[in-house]
Amino acid sequence: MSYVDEVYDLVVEKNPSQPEFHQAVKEVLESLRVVIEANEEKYRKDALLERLVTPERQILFRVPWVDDKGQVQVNNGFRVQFNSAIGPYKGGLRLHPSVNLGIIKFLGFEQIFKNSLTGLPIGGGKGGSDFDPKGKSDREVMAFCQSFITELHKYIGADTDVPAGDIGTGAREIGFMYGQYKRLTGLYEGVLTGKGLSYGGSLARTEATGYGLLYLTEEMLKCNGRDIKNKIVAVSGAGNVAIYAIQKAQQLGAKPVTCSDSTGWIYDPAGIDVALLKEVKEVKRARLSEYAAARPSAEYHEKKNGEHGVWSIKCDIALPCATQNELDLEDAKMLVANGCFAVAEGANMPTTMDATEYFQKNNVLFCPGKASNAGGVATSALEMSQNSERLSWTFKEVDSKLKDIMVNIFHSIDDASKQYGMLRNYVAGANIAGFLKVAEAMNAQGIV
Ligand code: NDP
Ligand code: 2IT
Repeated sequence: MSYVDEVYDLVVEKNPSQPEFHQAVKEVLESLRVVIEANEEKYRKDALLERLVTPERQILFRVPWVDDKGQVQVNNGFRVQFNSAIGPYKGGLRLHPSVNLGIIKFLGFEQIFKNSLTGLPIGGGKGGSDFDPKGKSDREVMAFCQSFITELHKYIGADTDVPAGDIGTGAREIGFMYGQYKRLTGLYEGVLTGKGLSYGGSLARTEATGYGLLYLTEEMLKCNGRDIKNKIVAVSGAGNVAIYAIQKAQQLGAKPVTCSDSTGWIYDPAGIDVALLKEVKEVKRARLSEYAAARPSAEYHEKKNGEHGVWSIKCDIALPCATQNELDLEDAKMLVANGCFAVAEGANMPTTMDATEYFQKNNVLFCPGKASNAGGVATSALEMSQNSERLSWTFKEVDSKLKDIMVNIFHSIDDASKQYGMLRNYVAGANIAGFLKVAEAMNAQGIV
C-alpha cells in the first residue's frame, strides 16, 4: 500500500467519528500523492505525514458560566494547536452548537496550509466551543467568554498561539475575551486578532476575508481570460465573510443577488443592498426575513432540506461563504447546468469532495478555501505585526498588502498546479504549495 493511503487509513482508525477531519485529510493527501511518491522513502522514514496529521497539542476544557436566570450552564471548550513549524499557532475560535473535536481538527488542519500560503510566519491552530451566542444577552455572552479565556489564557500568547474570530465569534466576543486575558495576565499584547480599533485592532481586518476572496477571484478570472465585471454572483451566508464579499463584488462591478443564513435565503434580482444587510445581521442580529420585509425587490425563502437554496439561482460565479459541506453534488450539477463558470470558497470546506470533482470535470474554475479565504488570517498576521511594532497602519496600506497577498497566493497555487502537471487544478496547487513550505521547515527542525 502506498504511504499516502496508509496514513489516511491510520487517520480514520485513530480518529473515529470525525468525518470532517477525515475529509480534510483525504483531500490534502490525495493532492500530495505526486509529491510524496517522488520521495516516498524519506517521507516514510521521517514519519512526516504521521506528524503532519497529528496535532502537536489538543486542549479540551470545561466552560461553566451563569445564565440570566441564575442557572449554571456548562459548555465544552477546545483549542487544537496543530502545527507550529512556520510560526506561532494561528486560527479562529468557532462558537456554534455543532462544534466538536472533529470539526475543530478539520479546521486546524486546513489552517496549516492556508497560513503557509499567505507567505507570513504563522502556524496552524483552531478552537471554539459548542456554546451558541444566538439569542443570548450581552451579559451571558460576556460570562461565557470570560470563563472560556480563564482556562484558555494558560495556553495562548502573542508569540505562542493567537486566536481570532470565526463563526459566532465577532468583535463583541473578541472584546470580552481580550479584556479577560489582560485582566488575568496583566499583558497588553497582541494575543487575539480581530480586536476593536480602539484597543489594537487593524483597519481592514473586518473586511479582509470577503475582500480577499474577491481579490483572488478577480485574479483567477483575469488569468483565465475572463472579467468579473457585470457577472451575476450567488453568495451563501450572511455573516462576516459573506457581507464583505458582497460589498467588494459590487465595487468590482459584479452583481451579487443572493445571501443566506441558517433559517432561509434571499434572492434579490436588483442586487443585494449591503447597508440593509449589515443593519439586519450586524446591528439587529436578526433573521434574513427582515431584509426581505424592508426590500420590495427581494424574495425570502425558508430553508428546506433537499432544496438547492441559493445554488438554484442562475449565476456566473458562486461564492459559498457560510459553512462546511453546504454545496453538494446536486447543487454543483444545478450550478453547472445554469452556466456557472467559477467557484471560489469563502467558507472553510463548503464544497463536498464529489461536488468539487464535478466542477473540475466540467471546467469550472474552482478555488479552495485555504487559498481564497486566506485574506482573513493574512490580515490577522498584519494585525500581529502592527501590535508588535506598536503602530497602526492606514486602511489603504493594509488593504493594498491584502490585495498583494491574495494575488501572490493565486500565482503560487497556479504555478504549483502547472509544475506538477495538473493545470488549473487549484485544489492540488494549494495543497502542494502550502505543504512544501511546512514540510521544509519540519524537516529542518528535526524530529519534534
Ligand atoms: P459568521 O458567524 O459571521 O457568519 C456565518 C454565516 O453562515 C451566518 O450567516 C450563519 O447564519 C451561516 N451559517 C453558519 N452555520 C450555518 C449552518 N450550519 N447552516 C447554514 N448557515 C449557517 O461567520 P463567518 O462569516 O466569519 O464565517 C463563515 C465561514 O467562513 C466559516 O466557514 C468560517 O470558518 C470561514 N472563514 C471565516 C473567516 C473570518 O475571518 N471570519 C476567515 C476564513 C474563513 P446565521 O446568521 O443564521 O447564524
Ligand atoms: O478560518 C480562518 O482563517 C479564520 N477564521 C481566521 C483566522 C484568523 O486567525 O484570523
